Order: sequence, then structure tokens, then C-alpha cells
Amino acid sequence: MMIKKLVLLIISTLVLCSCTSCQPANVQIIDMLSCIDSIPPSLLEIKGISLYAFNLEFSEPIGNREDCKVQLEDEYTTNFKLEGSSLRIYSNKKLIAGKKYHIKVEVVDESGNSTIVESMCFSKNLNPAKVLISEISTKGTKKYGDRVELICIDSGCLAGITVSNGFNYNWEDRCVLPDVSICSGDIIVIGFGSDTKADYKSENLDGLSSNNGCLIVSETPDVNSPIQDCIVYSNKTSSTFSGFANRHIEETANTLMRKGEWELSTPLSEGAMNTTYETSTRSINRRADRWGNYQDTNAQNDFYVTVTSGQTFGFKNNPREYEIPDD
Ligand SMILES: [Ca+2]
Ligand SMILES: [Ca+2]
Repeated sequence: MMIKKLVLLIISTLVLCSCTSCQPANVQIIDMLSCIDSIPPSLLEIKGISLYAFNLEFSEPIGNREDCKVQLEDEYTTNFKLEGSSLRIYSNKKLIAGKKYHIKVEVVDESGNSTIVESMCFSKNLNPAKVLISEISTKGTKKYGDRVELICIDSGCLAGITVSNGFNYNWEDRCVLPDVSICSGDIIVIGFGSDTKADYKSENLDGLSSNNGCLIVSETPDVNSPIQDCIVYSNKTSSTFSGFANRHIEETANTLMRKGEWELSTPLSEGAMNTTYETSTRSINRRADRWGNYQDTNAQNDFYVTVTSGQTFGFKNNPREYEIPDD
């Protein structure tokens, strides 16, 4: 045993001496010699997959089942299944669609490195409604606050449908809708300002970005959720960040355009819905065809600014468009 350790020490020393200028340094060289994985698994993704199950995806295969501990909220008893780097949690009781659940797991990789993860996760909505953004107000006042109106174009359940101003974890405000069924043609209003009267309210109520911004309706609050609709808006006066005056908005707009959710333009803000003439009562409205069907071509022409006092949150849109003064 002593001889083996001595040989290993000599080899380590030789390798270290011959690699003093190499990167990365000592820790990894010793790890390579001993072939020991010392990094615990990290959580890559967590999502609801049915009304009874969640799936957690880790960075590497999970080892022994006996070493794992899984815990869902108090009233729920659970079972779980391991499959490579996936851990599937099953609840013995039906979950509420679109509700946020607290999950705690302890997992151990094949080398015995353990990690504890605590996370909130939304349960799956199996019959999501389809909605479009029908009206928005980003220049709200106390009387007429910042709002987003959605119209249902395909009946279903709202649970988990999320309206946010950014992607994945990179948003400033959002509203995750509750377990409510709606029918085609139904209209709902989400308030983003603190004094707004609305059916639902955003998490922070800080108001929407007035002149430049993006609003995204995604099917779930999860990372990489399918997108149902979006709007990119700008007053097109800034010379920075592709005309959006803000890096986060520029990045979000760029992602929407790359995904084909909004028409690509150069500079990026050129194709955005123009907010110059919007006010607290002149909201931005989705355009309807002559039969009253809302159009969705993922471009600025899908929207217009309505006339003064023309906002109609909770009701059918006012078809009268604001006429830009000649001057
Ligand atoms: Ca769209
Ligand atoms: Ca309306």
C-alpha cells in the first residue's frame, strides 16, 4: 500500500513539474490521476409533466435509488423513478393544474457526490387555452393603469399560461394565470400597475416599460415553454441597443425574432409596434379583419393605436385608429 501511494506521489509530482505552465491547474490533474468525480449533479430543468408527476433533469446520471430522498408539499405523499439523469416524482394525489408546488430532493451521483435541490415547480395544464394579446397599455396612470388584455381563440384552461416581459428566468414582471377555464371569444385583463383594476394582477405591479419593450404569452412558466403570442414595441427614438435603449429589451426582441415569433427587421426596433402616439387612454390594439377576426402575422401591422379615450380593456376593441397629425 505504501509503495502504491509512493508511486502515485512520484507520478503526481512528475506531472505537476512537467506541466507548471499548463492550464487548468493542480486540482484537475490530481483528479485525472485518481479518476474520481468530485462534482455533484446539478439540476438543469424541472417541469410538471401531468396532473400527477414532475420531471427533474440533472447534469449526470443519478446513482443509487436508496440514497435519494424526495419530498413534495406536506399533504402529498410521493413515489419516484430514476432513469439515467432523470428523476420523475409521482404524487399519490391529483395536483391542481398550474399551481406552484414546493419540491425538495436529495440525489447522489454514481461516485457518491450528493446534492440537495429545493425548487418551486408548476404542475402541468393538460388542456391549455389558446390566447392572443388583444390590447395593451404601457403608459398608464392611476386612473388607467398599465394592462394587458388577452382574447381566447381556442377554449381551454388558463392554468400556467404566463404573460411576462422576458424569457425564462430573465423577466422583470409576469403573471402566471390560475386554473380557470375559458371559452373562445372570452376576454381577460391582467393589471401590471399598482392601481389597476383587472381580473388578474402581475407579481410585482411595477408597471410596464413605457416606450420600448416586449410582452410574451407562453404556454407554461417553464424554461423553453412554447410561445402563444407576443408583441415587440418601441418609440424608435433611441440610438442604443438596436433602438430599444436597453440591453435586456434588445436581447428579448432579438430572441423573439430569431424564434420567428416577430418579424425580423434592421435595426431591430424598426419592425416594432410604434408607441409614439400611445397614451393612457390611446391604447395599442390588435387589428381585426372585416369579419371581426383578429389577425396575427407577428408584425407591427397587427396592431394600431386607438383614438383618445378609445381604450376598451375587458371589452371588444375600438376599431377607430388614431390619426397621426400632419405637422
Ligand atoms: Ca403572434
Ligand atoms: Ca379591448
